[in-house]
Amino acid sequence: MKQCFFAVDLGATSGRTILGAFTDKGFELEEVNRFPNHLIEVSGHVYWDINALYQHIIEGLKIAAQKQIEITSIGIDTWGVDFVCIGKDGHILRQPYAYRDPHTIGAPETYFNRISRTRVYELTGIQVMNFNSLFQLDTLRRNNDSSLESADKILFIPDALSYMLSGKMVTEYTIASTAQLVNAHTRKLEPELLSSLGLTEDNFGRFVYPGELIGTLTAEVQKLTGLGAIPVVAVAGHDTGSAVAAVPALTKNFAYLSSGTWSLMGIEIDKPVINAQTELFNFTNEGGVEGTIRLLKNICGMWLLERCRSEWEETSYPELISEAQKSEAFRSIINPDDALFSNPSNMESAICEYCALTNQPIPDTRARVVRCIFESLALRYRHVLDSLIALSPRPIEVLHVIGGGSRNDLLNQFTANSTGITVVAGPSEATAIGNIMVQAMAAEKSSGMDEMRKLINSSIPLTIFAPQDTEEWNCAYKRFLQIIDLKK
Ligand code: LFR
Repeated sequence: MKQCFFAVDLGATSGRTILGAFTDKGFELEEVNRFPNHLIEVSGHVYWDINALYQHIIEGLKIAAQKQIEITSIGIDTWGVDFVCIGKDGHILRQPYAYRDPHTIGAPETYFNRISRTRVYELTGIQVMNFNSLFQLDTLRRNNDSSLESADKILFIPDALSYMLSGKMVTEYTIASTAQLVNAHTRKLEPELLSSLGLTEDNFGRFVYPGELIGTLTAEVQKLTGLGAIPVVAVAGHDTGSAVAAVPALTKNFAYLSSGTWSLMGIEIDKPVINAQTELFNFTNEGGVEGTIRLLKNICGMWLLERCRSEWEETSYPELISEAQKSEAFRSIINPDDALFSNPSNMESAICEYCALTNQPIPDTRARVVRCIFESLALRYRHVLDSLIALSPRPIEVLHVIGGGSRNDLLNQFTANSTGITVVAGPSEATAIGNIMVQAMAAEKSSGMDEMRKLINSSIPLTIFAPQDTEEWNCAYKRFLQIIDLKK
C-alpha cells in the first residue's frame, strides 16, 4: 500500500486538502477537496467560520479514507495571526475575529504607550502590523471582550483545528512567531509580552516545533471519517513558513516571493537580524523550519485582484491576465500597500479613488484595472527588494516566486523587468509541499530541507523569466516613488 501524507492548507480566500507521496522521482500531489474561505460580517465585525473549516477537513479525510491508502500523518497550515479562545470546559468560545476586522486600527500605537515600539521589536523582531495577535489580544482586553475574559487557552488557527481533530492543545512555534508573541532569540513565548496582556504560558497549549507529534485523531473523528488513530503532526503551522520551506533553491543566494492573497518577499537567514535599519524598514524575522528565520516584508498581493474579481462575477484569471496584457502600459500606478486597500467596501472604486487623489487617469475598464494592479505590484516588489538587498548578508542572485501567484506569467515577467533580476517561478503548490515535507521529516522519510529542495528543483517544472524593457521600467519606478510621496 502507498504511504501518503495528508496536508491541510488554508488561505484567507480558499482552503484545500492534499495527499502527498514521495517516490524516487519526486513528489506526487493529489488534491482531495478545495473550498472557499470567506470573511463573515456580523454586526460591524468580520469573523472566520472555524466550524465550517473543520467540516471541510472532515470531508477531505472521508474522501481520503475511501481511497484505501495508508495515511502516515496529517498536518495543518493556515494564514497567520488569528486565534480562538477556549473555555475551561474545552469549548471554543466564539468564532474567531478575522485579521481584516477594523477593531485593531491604531492598536499598535495604543499598545506602545505601555511597552515601546523599539522594545517590542527588540524582543520579537516582528514587523508591526495592526492585526498581529499581540495587538488583537490587547484590543480585546481593552474592549473587555467576554470570550477573552473567560478564556482558559488561546489557540492559533492551525493549532485550533489540530485540537478539533486530536483533542490536544499545542502552540506551534512558527504560528506563534508571526503572532508577535515569541522572543526571536529564545524562540519561546515571551513572558514580558504575555504579562502585558494579562496572560501566562498556561494560557497556551504545549509549545512545539515543526515535526513534533500533536496527538492522534479522536475517536469521534475516526468514526466520522472512517480512518484509524492517525497521528496529527505539527508542521510549519504558518502557511508562509511551509511555503518558504519548499523554495526550490540550490544555493543560499536567493530571495523569495510567496505569492498568494499576500506577497511575502524576503530572504532566509540563520539568526534574526534586529537592528535600527530593519526596524525602520519594518522587516520581520519570522521563525521557520529547521531553525531558519524569514527576514521578510508583507506586501499586499493578489488581495487587490481577488477582491476585484469578487465584484466581477469571478471572471477567470487567464481571461483577466490576457485582457491586461493587451492594455496600455503604465497608464496609472498605485501603492498596493496604501491603507485605502486594506479592506475597502469596493476595491475597484478604491483603486480609482487612489488614482484621482494622485492626479492620474482613472482605470476605467477592467483590463486597465488589472494592468494597474500587476504593474504596481511589480514596482512595489522592486521597492522592497532594494531594501532587502541592503539588509542581506549574501548577494541575491535569483528571485524564487512560489505559491498560486507563480502561475501568473505576465506578473512574473513584470517582476523580472521591474527588479532587474532573474525570476524562477514555481512550485505553485509550495505551501502544501512544505507541509508534506515536514511530515516526511517527522516520519524519517527525508534527511532534511536541503535534500527536499533539490528534489523539488529536479522534479517540478519551473519557469525562468529574464528581465526585459529595463529602461521603461526604470522610468515607471521613478514615477512610482513620486506617487507614493504625493499620497503621504
Ligand atoms: C499569508 C499570511 C502572511 C500573514 C498574513 C496574515 O497567508 O499568513 O504570512 O502575514 O497571511 O496572517
